[in-house]
Amino acid sequence: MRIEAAELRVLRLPLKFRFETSFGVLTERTILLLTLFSDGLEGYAEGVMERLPLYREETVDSAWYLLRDVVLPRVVGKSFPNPESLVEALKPLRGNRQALAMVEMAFWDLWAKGLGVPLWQLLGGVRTAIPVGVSLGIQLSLAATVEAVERAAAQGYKRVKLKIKPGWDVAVVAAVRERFPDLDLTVDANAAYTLAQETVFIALDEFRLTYIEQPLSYDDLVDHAKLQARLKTPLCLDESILSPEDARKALELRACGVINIKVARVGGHLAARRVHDIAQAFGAPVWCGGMLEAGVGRAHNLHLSTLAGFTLPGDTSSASRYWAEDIVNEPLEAENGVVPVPAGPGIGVTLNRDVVARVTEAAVTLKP
Ligand code: OSB
Ligand code: MG
Repeated sequence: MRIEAAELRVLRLPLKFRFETSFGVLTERTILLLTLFSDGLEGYAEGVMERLPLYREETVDSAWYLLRDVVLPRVVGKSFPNPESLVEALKPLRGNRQALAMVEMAFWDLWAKGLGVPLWQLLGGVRTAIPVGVSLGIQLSLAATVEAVERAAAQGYKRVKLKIKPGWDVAVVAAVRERFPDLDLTVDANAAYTLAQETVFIALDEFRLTYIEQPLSYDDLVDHAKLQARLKTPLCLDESILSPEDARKALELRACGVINIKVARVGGHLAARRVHDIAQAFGAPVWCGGMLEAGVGRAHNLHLSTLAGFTLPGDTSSASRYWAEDIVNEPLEAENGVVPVPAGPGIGVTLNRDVVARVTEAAVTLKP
């Protein structure tokens, strides 16, 4: 399949809610949207990087530069028989997995459309609907948190994840657990603590959390292994896992018992599937994380979540929770906490061209 051209856009979309994590507050997203063109078909991928390197190192600007000046010139005008060969061509480029993932993911969409099959079938998925939960940002009060959990539970979401940070942790979990004794409840610290604060986690260990996500440094495995040895609650790694090798090392070290797989964080669907396979070999459950994606990114997440080892509810809740209007035409909505995987070839969504045009801040087209 020959990549005839590529188009890269910068979109700006206002979020419907204020999303606070231990690393900052988001009220809108700046989203890179990549389209690859071949033979009348279009393949799409969405960037998950933020303006600032607060989650991991990549940013919108670093990805824009790298894609426009380095990565896309290496693939536009070239033919690739399959996604593996495309990944091979980009292998000399170190790091920057979120940027590289966009090219791989858009190519998967294009390739699946060329074959006329949904992406999940090519990935080897086993289900057509995905159980999901919500990720609740840090709220302005305990009462507001309990109310937000109440709403999510009433809507049928299968799990609630609370963002925590130093000073906003044990009391909020205690309040929510007291009100919802049977809820599938988790916390995500986004790397805000060190081992010196282990008493927080010893306390959280008593609340029957399904897992504790990324308590310690964004690039750490060793201290997570030390913390895990002191807890009965499994740790779940997010930021620390950038590759299948990281997953193997984390599981060998017993740094976690669960992995949050984000396709862009590990460099694309092939790497995400390998992380999934390694976790399965260790008997570790995985789930599909989210990065506040719009419709293109959410569709990719849903297709990945069809793999057998994704046994815990993911973060791909209804698109309408996030956006007044989405960039795709298809509604990606949960019903009783379950989102159908978009049917149709590739990722199964089409761009809402009016919305995309309206929210575009910059665009560049690359031709051979
Ligand atoms: O740590 O999972 C995270 C959003 C941005 C950056 C990091 C994270 C998140 C979320 C949101 O938790 C998940 C979602 O609703 O898409
Ligand atoms: Mg996380």
